[in-house]
Amino acid sequence: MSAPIRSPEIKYTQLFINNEWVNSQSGRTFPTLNPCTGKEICQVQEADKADVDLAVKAARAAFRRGSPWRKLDASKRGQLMNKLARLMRDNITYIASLETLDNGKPFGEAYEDIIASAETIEYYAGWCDKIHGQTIPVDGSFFTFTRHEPVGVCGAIIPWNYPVLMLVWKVGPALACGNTLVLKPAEQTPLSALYMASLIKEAGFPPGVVNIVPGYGPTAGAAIAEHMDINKVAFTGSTEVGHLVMQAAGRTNLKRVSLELGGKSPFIIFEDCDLDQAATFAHAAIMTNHGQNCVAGSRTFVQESIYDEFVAKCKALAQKRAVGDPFDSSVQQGPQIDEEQLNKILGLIESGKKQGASLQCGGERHGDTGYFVKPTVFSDVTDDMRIAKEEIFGPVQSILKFKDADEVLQRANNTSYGLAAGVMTRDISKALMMSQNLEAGSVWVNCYDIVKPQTPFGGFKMSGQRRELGEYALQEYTEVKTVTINFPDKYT
Ligand code: TXE
Repeated sequence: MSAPIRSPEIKYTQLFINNEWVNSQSGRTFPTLNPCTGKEICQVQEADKADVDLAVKAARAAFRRGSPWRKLDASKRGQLMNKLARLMRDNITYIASLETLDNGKPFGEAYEDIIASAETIEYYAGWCDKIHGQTIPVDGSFFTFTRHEPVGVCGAIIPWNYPVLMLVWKVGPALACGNTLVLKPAEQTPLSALYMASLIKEAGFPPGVVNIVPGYGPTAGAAIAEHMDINKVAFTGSTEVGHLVMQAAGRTNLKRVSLELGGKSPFIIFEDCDLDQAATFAHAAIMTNHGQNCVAGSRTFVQESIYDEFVAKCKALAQKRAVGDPFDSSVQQGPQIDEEQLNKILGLIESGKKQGASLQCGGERHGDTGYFVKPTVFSDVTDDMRIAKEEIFGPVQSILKFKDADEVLQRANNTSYGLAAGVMTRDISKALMMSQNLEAGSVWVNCYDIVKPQTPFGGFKMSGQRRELGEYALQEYTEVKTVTINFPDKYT
Protein backbone atom coordinates (compact mmCIF):
# COMPACT_ATOMS: atom_id res chain seq x y z
CA MET A 1 0.00 0.00 0.00
CA SER A 2 1.49 3.33 -1.00
CA ALA A 3 1.15 6.52 1.03
CA PRO A 4 -2.14 8.42 0.68
CA ILE A 5 -2.54 11.64 -1.25
CA ARG A 6 -3.58 14.06 1.47
CA SER A 7 -5.15 16.60 -0.86
CA PRO A 8 -6.28 14.65 -3.90
CA GLU A 9 -7.15 16.83 -6.87
CA ILE A 10 -10.92 17.02 -7.38
CA LYS A 11 -11.25 16.20 -11.06
CA TYR A 12 -15.00 15.74 -11.56
CA THR A 13 -17.91 17.65 -10.06
CA GLN A 14 -20.47 17.54 -12.88
CA LEU A 15 -23.20 15.06 -13.66
CA PHE A 16 -22.18 12.11 -15.84
CA ILE A 17 -24.83 11.50 -18.48
CA ASN A 18 -24.31 9.68 -21.79
CA ASN A 19 -20.53 9.60 -21.17
CA GLU A 20 -20.46 13.41 -20.98
CA TRP A 21 -19.86 15.77 -18.07
CA VAL A 22 -22.77 18.19 -17.84
CA ASN A 23 -24.15 20.83 -15.51
CA SER A 24 -27.50 20.34 -13.84
CA GLN A 25 -30.57 21.66 -15.68
CA SER A 26 -31.39 23.95 -12.76
CA GLY A 27 -27.84 25.29 -12.53
CA ARG A 28 -27.86 24.41 -8.83
CA THR A 29 -24.88 22.94 -7.03
CA PHE A 30 -24.44 21.54 -3.53
CA PRO A 31 -21.45 21.33 -1.21
CA THR A 32 -19.71 18.16 -0.17
CA LEU A 33 -18.02 18.52 3.21
CA ASN A 34 -14.88 17.17 4.81
CA PRO A 35 -16.19 15.33 7.89
CA CYS A 36 -12.91 15.94 9.74
CA THR A 37 -13.51 19.68 9.69
CA GLY A 38 -17.09 20.26 8.55
CA LYS A 39 -15.64 22.54 5.85
CA GLU A 40 -16.60 22.42 2.19
CA ILE A 41 -14.37 20.38 -0.13
CA CYS A 42 -16.06 21.62 -3.30
CA GLN A 43 -19.40 22.26 -4.96
CA VAL A 44 -20.98 19.50 -7.03
CA GLN A 45 -23.68 19.82 -9.69
CA GLU A 46 -27.02 18.95 -8.14
CA ALA A 47 -29.23 16.58 -10.09
CA ASP A 48 -32.98 16.82 -9.80
CA LYS A 49 -35.90 15.26 -11.67
CA ALA A 50 -35.07 16.92 -15.01
CA ASP A 51 -31.52 15.54 -14.89
CA VAL A 52 -32.72 12.09 -13.90
CA ASP A 53 -35.05 12.21 -16.91
CA LEU A 54 -32.11 12.98 -19.20
CA ALA A 55 -30.05 10.22 -17.63
CA VAL A 56 -32.89 7.72 -18.06
CA LYS A 57 -33.28 8.77 -21.71
CA ALA A 58 -29.58 8.12 -22.26
CA ALA A 59 -29.78 4.78 -20.49
CA ARG A 60 -32.86 3.82 -22.50
CA ALA A 61 -31.15 4.76 -25.77
CA ALA A 62 -28.12 2.70 -24.80
CA PHE A 63 -30.47 -0.22 -24.19
CA ARG A 64 -32.41 0.10 -27.44
CA ARG A 65 -32.62 -2.78 -29.88
CA GLY A 66 -29.51 -2.91 -32.02
CA SER A 67 -27.46 -0.56 -29.82
CA PRO A 68 -23.71 -1.18 -29.51
CA TRP A 69 -24.27 -2.33 -25.91
CA ARG A 70 -27.03 -4.77 -26.83
CA LYS A 71 -25.02 -6.17 -29.73
CA LEU A 72 -21.84 -6.63 -27.75
CA ASP A 73 -20.90 -10.25 -27.18
CA ALA A 74 -21.33 -11.26 -23.56
CA SER A 75 -17.66 -12.18 -23.30
CA LYS A 76 -16.73 -8.68 -24.52
CA ARG A 77 -18.87 -7.18 -21.76
CA GLY A 78 -16.75 -9.19 -19.38
CA GLN A 79 -13.61 -7.78 -20.97
CA LEU A 80 -14.87 -4.23 -20.49
CA MET A 81 -15.61 -4.97 -16.86
CA ASN A 82 -12.17 -6.45 -16.32
CA LYS A 83 -10.69 -3.34 -17.88
CA LEU A 84 -12.65 -1.23 -15.42
CA ALA A 85 -11.32 -3.32 -12.53
CA ARG A 86 -7.78 -2.91 -13.89
CA LEU A 87 -8.21 0.88 -13.99
CA MET A 88 -9.49 0.83 -10.42
CA ARG A 89 -6.42 -1.10 -9.31
CA ASP A 90 -4.11 1.23 -11.28
CA ASN A 91 -5.65 4.28 -9.59
CA ILE A 92 -6.24 2.78 -6.17
CA THR A 93 -4.19 5.28 -4.18
CA TYR A 94 -6.03 8.19 -5.72
CA ILE A 95 -9.51 6.64 -5.30
CA ALA A 96 -8.83 5.59 -1.71
CA SER A 97 -7.51 9.08 -0.92
CA LEU A 98 -10.62 10.68 -2.41
CA GLU A 99 -12.77 8.31 -0.36
CA THR A 100 -10.92 9.19 2.84
CA LEU A 101 -11.25 12.90 2.14
CA ASP A 102 -14.98 12.80 1.37
CA ASN A 103 -16.06 10.05 3.78
CA GLY A 104 -13.53 10.25 6.63
CA LYS A 105 -12.70 6.55 6.81
CA PRO A 106 -9.07 5.61 7.54
CA PHE A 107 -7.02 5.42 4.35
CA GLY A 108 -6.14 1.75 4.98
CA GLU A 109 -9.83 0.85 5.16
CA ALA A 110 -10.62 2.91 2.07
CA TYR A 111 -7.82 1.06 0.28
CA GLU A 112 -9.31 -2.30 1.28
CA ASP A 113 -12.72 -1.11 0.11
CA ILE A 114 -11.32 -0.36 -3.35
CA ILE A 115 -9.63 -3.76 -3.56
CA ALA A 116 -12.92 -5.41 -2.57
CA SER A 117 -14.68 -3.25 -5.17
CA ALA A 118 -12.30 -4.26 -7.96
CA GLU A 119 -12.75 -7.89 -6.92
CA THR A 120 -16.51 -7.47 -7.14
CA ILE A 121 -16.28 -6.11 -10.68
CA GLU A 122 -13.93 -8.97 -11.61
CA TYR A 123 -16.26 -11.53 -10.09
CA TYR A 124 -19.19 -10.23 -12.16
CA ALA A 125 -17.03 -9.87 -15.26
CA GLY A 126 -16.62 -13.62 -15.06
CA TRP A 127 -20.37 -14.14 -15.05
CA CYS A 128 -21.11 -12.22 -18.27
CA ASP A 129 -20.95 -15.18 -20.65
CA LYS A 130 -22.26 -17.71 -18.16
CA ILE A 131 -25.75 -16.29 -17.72
CA HIS A 132 -28.13 -18.47 -19.67
CA GLY A 133 -31.50 -20.14 -19.62
CA GLN A 134 -32.62 -23.73 -19.94
CA THR A 135 -34.25 -26.01 -22.49
CA ILE A 136 -37.31 -27.50 -20.88
CA PRO A 137 -38.88 -30.91 -21.67
CA VAL A 138 -42.37 -29.48 -21.93
CA ASP A 139 -45.46 -31.69 -22.39
CA GLY A 140 -46.88 -31.84 -25.90
CA SER A 141 -45.43 -31.12 -29.31
CA PHE A 142 -43.53 -28.04 -28.34
CA PHE A 143 -39.97 -26.98 -27.90
CA THR A 144 -39.46 -24.63 -24.93
CA PHE A 145 -36.44 -22.72 -23.81
CA THR A 146 -35.83 -19.80 -21.48
CA ARG A 147 -33.75 -16.70 -22.01
CA HIS A 148 -32.30 -14.69 -19.15
CA GLU A 149 -32.62 -11.19 -20.52
CA PRO A 150 -31.50 -7.93 -18.93
CA VAL A 151 -34.28 -6.11 -17.06
CA GLY A 152 -33.54 -2.86 -18.89
CA VAL A 153 -32.80 0.50 -17.30
CA CYS A 154 -31.84 0.04 -13.65
CA GLY A 155 -31.90 2.75 -11.01
CA ALA A 156 -29.54 2.63 -8.06
CA ILE A 157 -29.63 4.76 -4.92
CA ILE A 158 -26.68 4.27 -2.62
CA PRO A 159 -25.50 5.46 0.80
CA TRP A 160 -22.34 7.14 2.05
CA ASN A 161 -20.82 4.49 4.30
CA TYR A 162 -19.07 2.50 1.54
CA PRO A 163 -19.36 4.81 -1.48
CA VAL A 164 -17.37 2.82 -4.05
CA LEU A 165 -18.28 -0.60 -2.70
CA MET A 166 -22.00 0.17 -2.76
CA LEU A 167 -21.63 1.46 -6.30
CA VAL A 168 -20.03 -1.75 -7.56
CA TRP A 169 -22.54 -3.94 -5.72
CA LYS A 170 -25.12 -2.38 -8.05
CA VAL A 171 -23.09 -1.72 -11.18
CA GLY A 172 -21.36 -5.14 -11.19
CA PRO A 173 -24.35 -7.46 -11.53
CA ALA A 174 -26.35 -4.92 -13.55
CA LEU A 175 -23.67 -4.70 -16.25
CA ALA A 176 -22.89 -8.41 -16.17
CA CYS A 177 -26.51 -9.06 -17.12
CA GLY A 178 -26.44 -6.44 -19.89
CA ASN A 179 -28.52 -3.69 -18.29
CA THR A 180 -27.97 0.05 -18.34
CA LEU A 181 -27.97 2.20 -15.20
CA VAL A 182 -28.74 5.51 -13.58
CA LEU A 183 -27.05 5.75 -10.20
CA LYS A 184 -27.38 8.37 -7.51
CA PRO A 185 -24.57 8.47 -4.95
CA ALA A 186 -25.27 9.79 -1.47
CA GLU A 187 -25.16 13.58 -1.21
CA GLN A 188 -22.47 13.28 1.49
CA THR A 189 -20.04 11.34 -0.74
CA PRO A 190 -20.42 12.06 -4.45
CA LEU A 191 -16.74 12.37 -5.38
CA SER A 192 -15.52 8.79 -5.70
CA ALA A 193 -18.62 7.83 -7.71
CA LEU A 194 -17.88 10.61 -10.20
CA TYR A 195 -14.30 9.46 -10.52
CA MET A 196 -15.58 5.91 -11.10
CA ALA A 197 -17.68 7.37 -13.92
CA SER A 198 -14.51 8.64 -15.58
CA LEU A 199 -13.00 5.15 -15.36
CA ILE A 200 -16.16 3.61 -16.81
CA LYS A 201 -15.78 5.93 -19.80
CA GLU A 202 -12.07 5.21 -20.08
CA ALA A 203 -12.71 1.47 -19.99
CA GLY A 204 -14.79 1.88 -23.14
CA PHE A 205 -18.39 1.37 -22.07
CA PRO A 206 -20.69 2.90 -24.70
CA PRO A 207 -22.45 6.22 -23.91
CA GLY A 208 -25.51 5.91 -21.72
CA VAL A 209 -24.68 2.51 -20.25
CA VAL A 210 -23.80 4.02 -16.87
CA ASN A 211 -25.05 7.47 -15.80
CA ILE A 212 -24.21 9.05 -12.45
CA VAL A 213 -26.36 11.80 -11.02
CA PRO A 214 -25.36 13.18 -7.61
CA GLY A 215 -28.11 14.94 -5.71
CA TYR A 216 -30.41 14.76 -2.72
CA GLY A 217 -32.73 11.91 -1.78
CA PRO A 218 -36.17 13.53 -1.79
CA THR A 219 -35.46 15.08 -5.22
CA ALA A 220 -33.07 13.06 -7.40
CA GLY A 221 -33.51 9.85 -5.36
CA ALA A 222 -37.29 10.07 -5.44
CA ALA A 223 -37.19 10.83 -9.18
CA ILE A 224 -35.42 7.50 -9.71
CA ALA A 225 -37.79 5.58 -7.44
CA GLU A 226 -40.82 7.08 -9.19
CA HIS A 227 -39.57 6.98 -12.76
CA MET A 228 -41.94 5.33 -15.21
CA ASP A 229 -39.13 4.28 -17.51
CA ILE A 230 -36.85 2.64 -14.95
CA ASN A 231 -37.42 -1.10 -14.81
CA LYS A 232 -35.72 -1.92 -11.56
CA VAL A 233 -34.41 0.01 -8.58
CA ALA A 234 -31.78 -1.13 -6.10
CA PHE A 235 -31.63 0.82 -2.87
CA THR A 236 -29.25 0.72 0.09
CA GLY A 237 -29.98 3.00 3.01
CA SER A 238 -32.35 3.51 5.92
CA THR A 239 -35.42 1.36 6.48
CA GLU A 240 -37.44 4.57 6.51
CA VAL A 241 -36.44 5.46 2.94
CA GLY A 242 -36.72 1.79 1.94
CA HIS A 243 -40.46 2.12 2.64
CA LEU A 244 -40.61 5.21 0.41
CA VAL A 245 -38.77 3.54 -2.46
CA MET A 246 -41.09 0.56 -2.36
CA GLN A 247 -44.16 2.78 -2.14
CA ALA A 248 -42.91 4.81 -5.10
CA ALA A 249 -42.50 1.65 -7.16
CA GLY A 250 -45.99 0.53 -6.15
CA ARG A 251 -47.49 3.91 -7.04
CA THR A 252 -45.85 4.10 -10.43
CA ASN A 253 -44.74 1.33 -12.78
CA LEU A 254 -44.26 -1.57 -10.33
CA LYS A 255 -40.56 -1.57 -11.08
CA ARG A 256 -38.64 -4.41 -9.46
CA VAL A 257 -37.22 -3.37 -6.10
CA SER A 258 -34.30 -4.67 -4.09
CA LEU A 259 -33.66 -3.15 -0.69
CA GLU A 260 -30.69 -3.40 1.62
CA LEU A 261 -31.61 -1.60 4.82
CA GLY A 262 -30.67 -1.20 8.44
CA GLY A 263 -29.87 -3.73 11.11
CA LYS A 264 -29.44 -4.38 14.81
CA SER A 265 -27.37 -7.49 14.47
CA PRO A 266 -26.67 -9.77 17.44
CA PHE A 267 -23.18 -11.12 18.03
CA ILE A 268 -23.54 -13.98 20.51
CA ILE A 269 -20.57 -14.98 22.63
CA PHE A 270 -20.82 -18.36 24.36
CA GLU A 271 -18.65 -19.20 27.37
CA ASP A 272 -16.82 -22.01 25.52
CA CYS A 273 -15.21 -19.69 22.95
CA ASP A 274 -11.70 -18.29 22.78
CA LEU A 275 -12.35 -15.20 24.86
CA ASP A 276 -9.58 -12.97 23.53
CA GLN A 277 -10.47 -13.75 19.96
CA ALA A 278 -14.16 -13.16 20.66
CA ALA A 279 -13.49 -9.79 22.28
CA THR A 280 -11.35 -8.72 19.33
CA PHE A 281 -14.00 -9.82 16.84
CA ALA A 282 -16.84 -8.23 18.79
CA HIS A 283 -14.89 -4.97 19.01
CA ALA A 284 -14.22 -4.96 15.26
CA ALA A 285 -17.81 -6.03 14.54
CA ILE A 286 -19.14 -2.79 15.97
CA MET A 287 -16.24 -0.35 15.58
CA THR A 288 -15.27 -1.04 11.95
CA ASN A 289 -16.05 1.94 9.72
CA HIS A 290 -16.90 3.89 12.91
CA GLY A 291 -19.97 1.73 13.42
CA GLN A 292 -21.39 2.99 10.12
CA ASN A 293 -21.96 -0.50 8.86
CA CYS A 294 -25.31 -2.08 8.13
CA VAL A 295 -24.13 -5.43 9.54
CA ALA A 296 -22.47 -3.86 12.61
CA GLY A 297 -22.62 -6.29 15.54
CA SER A 298 -24.53 -3.74 17.55
CA ARG A 299 -25.90 -6.08 20.21
CA THR A 300 -23.08 -8.04 21.84
CA PHE A 301 -24.73 -10.86 23.82
CA VAL A 302 -22.33 -12.43 26.32
CA GLN A 303 -22.95 -15.53 28.45
CA GLU A 304 -23.14 -14.66 32.14
CA SER A 305 -20.15 -16.72 33.36
CA ILE A 306 -17.72 -14.74 31.20
CA TYR A 307 -19.59 -11.43 31.19
CA ASP A 308 -17.43 -9.30 33.49
CA GLU A 309 -14.15 -10.50 32.03
CA PHE A 310 -15.47 -9.93 28.50
CA VAL A 311 -16.68 -6.41 29.26
CA ALA A 312 -13.24 -5.56 30.66
CA LYS A 313 -11.57 -6.77 27.47
CA CYS A 314 -13.95 -4.78 25.25
CA LYS A 315 -13.37 -1.68 27.33
CA ALA A 316 -9.60 -2.05 27.03
CA LEU A 317 -9.85 -2.45 23.25
CA ALA A 318 -12.11 0.60 22.89
CA GLN A 319 -9.82 2.73 25.06
CA LYS A 320 -6.86 1.77 22.89
CA ARG A 321 -8.63 2.61 19.64
CA ALA A 322 -6.86 5.51 17.96
CA VAL A 323 -9.23 8.26 16.82
CA GLY A 324 -8.15 11.13 14.61
CA ASP A 325 -6.88 12.09 11.17
CA PRO A 326 -7.92 9.29 8.81
CA PHE A 327 -4.88 9.94 6.60
CA ASP A 328 -2.60 9.04 9.53
CA SER A 329 -1.67 5.35 9.28
CA SER A 330 -1.82 4.83 13.05
CA VAL A 331 -5.46 5.99 13.20
CA GLN A 332 -8.23 3.39 13.33
CA GLN A 333 -11.24 5.68 13.51
CA GLY A 334 -12.00 8.91 11.72
CA PRO A 335 -15.06 11.15 11.94
CA GLN A 336 -18.70 10.15 11.51
CA ILE A 337 -20.11 11.20 8.16
CA ASP A 338 -21.99 14.38 9.12
CA GLU A 339 -23.50 16.48 11.86
CA GLU A 340 -26.85 14.72 11.61
CA GLN A 341 -25.26 11.34 12.29
CA LEU A 342 -23.08 12.82 15.05
CA ASN A 343 -26.13 14.21 16.81
CA LYS A 344 -28.11 11.01 16.34
CA ILE A 345 -25.28 8.99 17.93
CA LEU A 346 -24.76 11.43 20.82
CA GLY A 347 -28.52 11.42 21.47
CA LEU A 348 -28.59 7.62 21.65
CA ILE A 349 -25.55 7.62 23.95
CA GLU A 350 -27.42 9.99 26.27
CA SER A 351 -30.44 7.70 26.22
CA GLY A 352 -28.20 4.78 27.23
CA LYS A 353 -26.91 6.73 30.21
CA LYS A 354 -30.41 7.83 31.23
CA GLN A 355 -31.93 4.39 30.85
CA GLY A 356 -29.40 2.88 33.25
CA ALA A 357 -26.72 1.22 31.12
CA SER A 358 -23.20 1.32 32.63
CA LEU A 359 -20.90 3.52 30.59
CA GLN A 360 -17.51 1.81 30.54
CA CYS A 361 -15.70 4.32 28.34
CA GLY A 362 -16.22 7.01 25.74
CA GLY A 363 -19.73 8.36 25.73
CA GLU A 364 -19.00 11.74 24.20
CA ARG A 365 -17.71 13.65 21.27
CA HIS A 366 -13.98 13.48 20.53
CA GLY A 367 -12.55 17.00 20.19
CA ASP A 368 -14.63 19.94 19.04
CA THR A 369 -13.93 20.00 15.31
CA GLY A 370 -15.52 17.69 12.81
CA TYR A 371 -17.78 14.79 13.69
CA PHE A 372 -15.66 12.50 15.86
CA VAL A 373 -17.12 10.27 18.57
CA LYS A 374 -15.10 8.47 21.26
CA PRO A 375 -15.29 4.68 21.00
CA THR A 376 -17.99 3.89 23.53
CA VAL A 377 -18.80 0.74 25.49
CA PHE A 378 -21.96 0.20 27.51
CA SER A 379 -22.46 -2.83 29.75
CA ASP A 380 -25.59 -3.89 31.67
CA VAL A 381 -27.63 -3.12 28.59
CA THR A 382 -31.14 -4.55 28.64
CA ASP A 383 -33.41 -5.36 25.72
CA ASP A 384 -35.82 -2.49 26.37
CA MET A 385 -33.18 0.26 26.13
CA ARG A 386 -33.06 2.35 22.97
CA ILE A 387 -29.37 1.47 22.48
CA ALA A 388 -30.43 -2.19 22.29
CA LYS A 389 -33.26 -1.55 19.86
CA GLU A 390 -32.34 1.27 17.48
CA GLU A 391 -29.67 1.33 14.83
CA ILE A 392 -27.05 3.73 16.24
CA PHE A 393 -24.70 3.63 13.24
CA GLY A 394 -21.84 4.79 15.43
CA PRO A 395 -18.93 3.42 17.49
CA VAL A 396 -21.11 2.36 20.40
CA GLN A 397 -20.93 -1.18 21.74
CA SER A 398 -23.93 -2.39 23.74
CA ILE A 399 -23.12 -5.49 25.79
CA LEU A 400 -26.02 -7.61 27.05
CA LYS A 401 -25.94 -10.64 29.36
CA PHE A 402 -27.60 -14.01 28.71
CA LYS A 403 -27.95 -17.38 30.46
CA ASP A 404 -28.41 -20.03 27.78
CA ALA A 405 -28.86 -20.68 24.07
CA ASP A 406 -32.66 -20.81 24.03
CA GLU A 407 -32.97 -17.54 25.86
CA VAL A 408 -30.46 -15.68 23.71
CA LEU A 409 -31.98 -17.01 20.52
CA GLN A 410 -35.37 -15.67 21.43
CA ARG A 411 -33.91 -12.28 22.41
CA ALA A 412 -31.63 -12.06 19.39
CA ASN A 413 -34.58 -12.60 17.07
CA ASN A 414 -36.82 -10.19 18.93
CA THR A 415 -36.26 -7.31 16.50
CA SER A 416 -37.84 -6.08 13.30
CA TYR A 417 -34.41 -6.28 11.66
CA GLY A 418 -32.73 -9.41 10.30
CA LEU A 419 -29.59 -8.51 8.42
CA ALA A 420 -26.81 -10.46 10.13
CA ALA A 421 -25.78 -12.37 13.23
CA GLY A 422 -22.62 -13.85 14.70
CA VAL A 423 -21.94 -16.75 17.04
CA MET A 424 -18.74 -17.56 18.89
CA THR A 425 -18.57 -21.13 20.22
CA ARG A 426 -16.37 -24.21 19.96
CA ASP A 427 -19.43 -26.47 19.99
CA ILE A 428 -20.37 -27.35 16.40
CA SER A 429 -23.86 -28.54 17.32
CA LYS A 430 -24.59 -25.29 19.08
CA ALA A 431 -23.20 -23.34 16.13
CA LEU A 432 -25.44 -25.24 13.73
CA MET A 433 -28.48 -24.94 15.97
CA MET A 434 -27.94 -21.19 16.27
CA SER A 435 -27.27 -20.59 12.58
CA GLN A 436 -30.38 -22.54 11.71
CA ASN A 437 -32.61 -20.54 14.03
CA LEU A 438 -31.25 -17.02 13.83
CA GLU A 439 -33.47 -14.83 11.66
CA ALA A 440 -30.78 -13.13 9.61
CA GLY A 441 -29.57 -13.03 6.03
CA SER A 442 -25.97 -13.75 7.04
CA VAL A 443 -24.76 -15.78 10.01
CA TRP A 444 -21.07 -15.85 10.86
CA VAL A 445 -19.65 -18.54 13.12
CA ASN A 446 -16.34 -17.81 14.85
CA CYS A 447 -15.88 -14.83 12.57
CA TYR A 448 -17.85 -11.69 11.71
CA ASP A 449 -18.60 -9.46 8.72
CA ILE A 450 -17.11 -11.81 6.16
CA VAL A 451 -18.68 -10.48 2.97
CA LYS A 452 -17.20 -11.56 -0.35
CA PRO A 453 -18.25 -11.02 -3.96
CA GLN A 454 -19.31 -14.68 -4.08
CA THR A 455 -21.55 -14.58 -0.98
CA PRO A 456 -25.19 -13.53 -1.25
CA PHE A 457 -25.98 -10.62 1.02
CA GLY A 458 -29.27 -9.19 2.24
CA GLY A 459 -31.78 -9.16 5.01
CA PHE A 460 -34.70 -10.98 6.55
CA LYS A 461 -37.67 -8.98 7.85
CA MET A 462 -37.31 -5.18 7.71
CA SER A 463 -33.62 -5.32 6.83
CA GLY A 464 -34.51 -5.67 3.20
CA GLN A 465 -35.74 -7.52 0.18
CA ARG A 466 -33.87 -9.82 -2.20
CA ARG A 467 -30.10 -10.43 -2.32
CA GLU A 468 -27.03 -8.65 -3.59
CA LEU A 469 -23.68 -10.26 -4.48
CA GLY A 470 -22.99 -13.80 -5.58
CA GLU A 471 -24.94 -15.67 -8.21
CA TYR A 472 -28.19 -14.72 -6.45
CA ALA A 473 -27.82 -11.07 -7.44
CA LEU A 474 -28.05 -12.03 -11.11
CA GLN A 475 -31.71 -12.88 -10.57
CA GLU A 476 -32.36 -9.27 -9.61
CA TYR A 477 -31.00 -8.01 -12.91
CA THR A 478 -32.55 -10.51 -15.32
CA GLU A 479 -36.00 -11.26 -16.62
CA VAL A 480 -36.76 -14.85 -17.50
CA LYS A 481 -38.45 -15.21 -20.84
CA THR A 482 -40.12 -18.50 -21.80
CA VAL A 483 -40.09 -19.19 -25.55
CA THR A 484 -42.32 -22.01 -26.74
CA ILE A 485 -42.27 -23.17 -30.36
CA ASN A 486 -44.78 -25.41 -32.02
CA PHE A 487 -42.75 -28.48 -32.97
CA PRO A 488 -44.81 -31.50 -34.18
CA ASP A 489 -41.69 -33.62 -34.72
CA LYS A 490 -40.63 -33.42 -31.10
CA TYR A 491 -39.33 -36.59 -29.51
CA THR A 492 -37.30 -37.25 -26.38
O1 TXE B 1 -30.01 7.42 5.08
P1 TXE B 1 -30.95 7.60 3.82
P2 TXE B 1 -29.23 8.55 5.91
C1 TXE B 1 -29.22 4.04 8.25
C2 TXE B 1 -28.42 4.41 9.48
C3 TXE B 1 -28.38 5.89 9.40
C4 TXE B 1 -29.77 6.19 8.89
C5 TXE B 1 -29.94 7.53 8.21
O2 TXE B 1 -29.12 4.01 10.63
O3 TXE B 1 -28.15 6.48 10.66
O4 TXE B 1 -30.00 5.18 7.95
O5 TXE B 1 -28.91 7.73 7.23
C6 TXE B 1 -31.24 8.59 -0.52
N1 TXE B 1 -36.14 8.83 -2.05
N2 TXE B 1 -28.38 3.72 7.10
O6 TXE B 1 -30.13 9.67 6.25
O7 TXE B 1 -31.68 8.90 3.93
C7 TXE B 1 -30.10 9.43 0.00
O8 TXE B 1 -29.91 10.58 -0.80
C8 TXE B 1 -35.09 8.21 -2.63
C9 TXE B 1 -28.10 2.34 6.88
O9 TXE B 1 -27.99 8.87 5.20
O10 TXE B 1 -31.73 6.35 3.70
C10 TXE B 1 -28.96 8.43 -0.07
O11 TXE B 1 -28.48 8.34 -1.40
N3 TXE B 1 -33.85 8.24 -2.10
C11 TXE B 1 -27.55 2.10 5.52
C12 TXE B 1 -29.63 7.12 0.33
O12 TXE B 1 -31.03 7.33 0.08
C13 TXE B 1 -33.68 8.89 -0.93
C14 TXE B 1 -26.60 3.09 5.00
C15 TXE B 1 -29.46 6.72 1.79
O13 TXE B 1 -29.90 7.75 2.60
C16 TXE B 1 -34.74 9.53 -0.28
C17 TXE B 1 -27.02 4.45 5.28
C18 TXE B 1 -36.02 9.49 -0.89
N4 TXE B 1 -37.08 10.08 -0.34
C19 TXE B 1 -27.85 4.71 6.34
N5 TXE B 1 -34.26 10.07 0.86
C20 TXE B 1 -27.11 0.70 5.24
N6 TXE B 1 -28.06 -0.19 5.01
O14 TXE B 1 -25.92 0.40 5.15
C21 TXE B 1 -32.95 9.80 0.92
N7 TXE B 1 -32.58 9.08 -0.17
